[in-house]
Amino acid sequence: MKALLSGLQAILLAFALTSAAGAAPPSLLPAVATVHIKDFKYNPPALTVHAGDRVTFVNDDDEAHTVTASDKSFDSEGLDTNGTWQHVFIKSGTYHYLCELHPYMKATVIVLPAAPAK
Ligand SMILES: [Cu+2]
Repeated sequence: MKALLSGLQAILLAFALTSAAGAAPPSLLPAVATVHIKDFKYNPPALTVHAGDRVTFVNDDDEAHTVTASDKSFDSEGLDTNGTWQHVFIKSGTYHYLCELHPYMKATVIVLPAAPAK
């Protein structure tokens, strides 16, 4: 009986894993803000969010770009056209980032302390 149960559990686990793998490709989670990369610029160039907020970055250019923290604390790595990347800003502070492929592309995310609960 014990063996049967663990067999069932294995099947259920396999099913759960298969379902997860079969889900839509890395779907975007709800984000509070989106930064678009267009014409070799991040828009908005300065974004303000709160700690714990998730931000989506979308590359609208035909050229690959990255979203890389100046201090390397985060890095999207190469984003192709229409490529997206998300990052959750856990700690408040000012984050400068740039494109590693075009280092003159620079922008900032300002993370304020978490918004008070409503
Ligand atoms: Cu770039």
